[in-house]
Amino acid sequence: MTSRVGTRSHLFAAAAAGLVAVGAGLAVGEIVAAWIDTGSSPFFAVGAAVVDHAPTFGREFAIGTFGTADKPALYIGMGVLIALIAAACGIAEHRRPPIGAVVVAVFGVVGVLAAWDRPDSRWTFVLPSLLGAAVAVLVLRLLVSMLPEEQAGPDDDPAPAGRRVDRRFVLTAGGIAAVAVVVGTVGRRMLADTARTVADRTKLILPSPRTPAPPIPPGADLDLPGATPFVTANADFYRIDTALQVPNLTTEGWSLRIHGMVDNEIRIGWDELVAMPMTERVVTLTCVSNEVGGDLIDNARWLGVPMATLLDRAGVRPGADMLLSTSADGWNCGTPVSAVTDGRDALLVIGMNGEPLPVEHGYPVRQVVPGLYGYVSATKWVTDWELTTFADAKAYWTTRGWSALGPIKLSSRIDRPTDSRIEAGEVIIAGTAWAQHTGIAAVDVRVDDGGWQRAELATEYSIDTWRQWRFAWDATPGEHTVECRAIDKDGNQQVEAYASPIPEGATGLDARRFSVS
Ligand SMILES: Nc1nc2c(c(=O)[nH]1)N[C@H]1C(S)=C(S)[C@@H](COP(=O)(O)O)O[C@H]1N2
Ligand SMILES: [Mo]
Repeated sequence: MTSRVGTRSHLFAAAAAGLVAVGAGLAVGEIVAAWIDTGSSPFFAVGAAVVDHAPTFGREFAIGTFGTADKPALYIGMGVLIALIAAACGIAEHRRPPIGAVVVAVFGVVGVLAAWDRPDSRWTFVLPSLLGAAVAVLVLRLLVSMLPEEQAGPDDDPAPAGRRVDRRFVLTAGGIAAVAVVVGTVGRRMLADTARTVADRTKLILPSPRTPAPPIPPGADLDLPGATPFVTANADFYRIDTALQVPNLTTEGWSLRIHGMVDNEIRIGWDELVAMPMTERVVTLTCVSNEVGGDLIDNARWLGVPMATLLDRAGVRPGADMLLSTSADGWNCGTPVSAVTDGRDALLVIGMNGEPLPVEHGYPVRQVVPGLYGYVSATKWVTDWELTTFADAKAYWTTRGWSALGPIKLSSRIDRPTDSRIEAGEVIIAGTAWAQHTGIAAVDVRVDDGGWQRAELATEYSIDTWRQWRFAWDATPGEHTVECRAIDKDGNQQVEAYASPIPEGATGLDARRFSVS
């Protein structure tokens, strides 16, 4: 072995020392956090801080944060970044002590600040990062001290035995790594302990509605292969939230505090809520970050208590125009009080398609307000209502550049055929259109530069739900573009000019290209 190889193996060993040290620190952070709170885990807190603060940096990132596929991407990205920094710290500590240890300590401080910044933070939230950083620094110093000094020697000199990475180092590093994996896995398991919530949800029996949803007429679902079903199954319902760790609540532990500009501050517990008369409604939910043609829209049968009933109990003071609702994990949104009290079916929801709310969709209680995008109305895991004003308060997404009011924009989408290569002859184009709380009056279809032609509409269920449409097209061989546009019951036509989702929802027409042969 030449000394160059020896030096290189020192570098690998130093990088490994960094990885093991930071891994051990994170593992300790997880296990300590398991005793305190999910939000105090260094990994979770830093991830959540990235989610909360990144969107202000740029529009694209903001849209990404709204997206669904972002969480695994964030975890993987953070993991790779942490590993690179950890390896660099090991090498730095080996070459120029104590630079590596200082950098590790600085990241510990970042963890402390991120945990401190969590909405439900207490002083104990700083402990996981503090203890984790202390362990990381100690392990780093220990392992690096076991490495031979780095010396430059003539190229052809064999590395003296004393300068080789020895067994003692390998055994110590391996042993610490093994313990860290076990501790970290146990900690993660404890943090993600959904068992109590799942058990609570499984044994829950929903009350029956005093006011059931009208039955769905057979003609509301065109039931065409490839077309989106009228009611979305819970497992297929789109999911959007900032929660890196879904809040694990139970009905027993749940309550809703109503305060601010009210006559009586009240707190409603689960038993009190389910004793109230229940209303069941079918309502189509939409995300403001849905691009034209996108799938961040779905339809379900919701069971809940009219939100207005609860506002009546508290007594809204004159002048309060915003209902600022907050979730158990600190996300919030501002809904116009008028949208809750104008008679539409704004519900404090406990059931979805005949089941208790799925955990990811807000168990045990969420809001659904017809006609408003989710980011200004659909708070999941809701536990707090403050009556305030749009002049005084801003909510999670409105502080990040999104519009304060979020009425859903009239839009439509082509769903079938799903394949872009089709055979010539009659093709049934079908899709859906929505204008929640106004209703769809018509849908037009255009092929290439031909004129707009009326599509056939499915039976209307209600103005709060999407409406399917179909159009028989005599497809001729070649490349064709099919577009659709909707017209609402107020006579408005879908806006054709493209607008991006930020700040108040996308506009433009869904266009699909087909190769006909
Ligand atoms: N607690 C909490 N509630 C939330 C959000 C969130 O990030 N946190 N996102 C909102 C947004 S932007 C949308 S579009 C809807 C989506 O509800 P779903 O995931 O049940 O489809 O939830 C809303 N409620
Ligand atoms: Mo959303």
